[in-house]
Amino acid sequence: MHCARFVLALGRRDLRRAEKSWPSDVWKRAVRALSTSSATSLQEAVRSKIEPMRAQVHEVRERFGEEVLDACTVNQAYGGMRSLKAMVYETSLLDPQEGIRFRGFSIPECQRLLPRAKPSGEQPLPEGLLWLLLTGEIPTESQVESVCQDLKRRAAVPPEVLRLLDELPHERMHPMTQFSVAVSLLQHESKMAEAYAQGAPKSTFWEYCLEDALTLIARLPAVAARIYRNTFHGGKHVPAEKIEKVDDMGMRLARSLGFELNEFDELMRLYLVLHADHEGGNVSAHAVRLVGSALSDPYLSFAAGLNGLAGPLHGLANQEVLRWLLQMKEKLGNRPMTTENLRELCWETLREGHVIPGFGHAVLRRTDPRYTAQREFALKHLPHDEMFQLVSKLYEVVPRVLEEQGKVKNPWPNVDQHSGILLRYYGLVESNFYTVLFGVSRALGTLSSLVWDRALGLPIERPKSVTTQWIREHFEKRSVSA
Ligand code: CMX
Repeated sequence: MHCARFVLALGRRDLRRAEKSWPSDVWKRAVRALSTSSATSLQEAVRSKIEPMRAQVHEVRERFGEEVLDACTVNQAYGGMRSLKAMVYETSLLDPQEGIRFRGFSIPECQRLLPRAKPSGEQPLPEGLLWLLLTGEIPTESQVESVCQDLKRRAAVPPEVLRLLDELPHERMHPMTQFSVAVSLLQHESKMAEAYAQGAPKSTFWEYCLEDALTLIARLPAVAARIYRNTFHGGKHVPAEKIEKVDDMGMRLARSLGFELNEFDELMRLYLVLHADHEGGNVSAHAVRLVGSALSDPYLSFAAGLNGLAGPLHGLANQEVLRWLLQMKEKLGNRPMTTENLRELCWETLREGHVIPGFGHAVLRRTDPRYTAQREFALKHLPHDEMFQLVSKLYEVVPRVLEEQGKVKNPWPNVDQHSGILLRYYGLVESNFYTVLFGVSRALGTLSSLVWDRALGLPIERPKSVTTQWIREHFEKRSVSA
């Protein structure tokens, strides 16, 4: 039965290929993840997982609740708590060498296993990833179709919110600020806030949280497009009739922005999948978790996440990379793109006291597989693009420069190094807007995780802080008594 469903999900030809080329553990994990997929709606599927997961957490806490998961050094307390294991986050896990796994599945595995758009889509549908993130199951095509239809039904943004967005000072206000404002403006429809005000029991919060998460995710493409068209196209919007019939989120985003090419639809699907989640400790995910832990509803929590994503060391690197690449091209002028010329320009950036955007990572210690997935897309669709060639050449140059500089723990490129040149190739040249796309995608992971925070009844976050004086006295006292 399980294998039969797997055959259906993959198609017979893919299955034969997979059997030959996949390590058996991947095969087994995939079959396991399909094994309980009988629900016809996402809500039903999540509901069926709640009690077993609550029981699992209860058992783990009973057995290991007093074990030490990690110890925190003074340097970690000053150093952004780097690598400190002090959170539980179910939807994804980041391995320093392998990169991200969504519910146990790597990016190439997700590309192989998740359903694609019909008739000839090449990239996974973001709706399929949403199912995987929320339930841990690889959905069937009909399950993904049910999510597509559900999100489509919820996609229209209330006209009063659109009117308020139209009134913002677009020329002076960064698109990420507009985005954060937009999400806060949508908050007045929160089912979670309403249920809380009416005294709903804590055990049911997850249902309202899921309801809000789905509505918010569904509306983000239209919100992003409104910001884009207001800021860069004089408020000339794509007519609603052109969007209403579009079935999936990636294509809806592409078409609402004003792009009509199938290849760009595919890029948006890939983009939405790649940026969705990166375990729990990154700034945007942690901000969503933290604010949500005060039982702020998903709109308020996600707006907080967006404000964190807008920082240049996090999501804003998406825009900074393209600017840096364009500056580099300008500085090169007529000189060829040789290793020596690029090296010199990279050193110039470092000497000016700036980071090289799109390189390095707080957790990863190898090339980001999200970079690799985008590179594969570029190799297929834009191999001769000048900017792609620049990015490819920098892969040979920057890690060596950063290693020579001797500070970075990871000299390899991250996701942000690649995304800008793909968007630019298809005509989305306004780099200020790029982090908004990142934000649309990040909703899939962070809001899925938030639903689980409420389902598992996680309490308000409140780590203990200490002062420098406290640290000094604590350790001085300890060394005297030793
Ligand atoms: N260029 C120059 N210097 C860099 C660098 C880079 N790309 N990456 C790290 N460094 C420097 C750090 O600034 C730090 O210097 P100081 O000791 O003088 O403060 C030193 O190397 C050690 O840093 P690290 O431990 O290797 O990296 P962190 O965990 O502190 O920071 C990150 C991680 C991503 C913020 C950093 O690598 C960076 O600034 N990269 C460029 C910006 C970027 O691409 N951000 C996007 C990351 C992905 C995402 O979240 O979207």
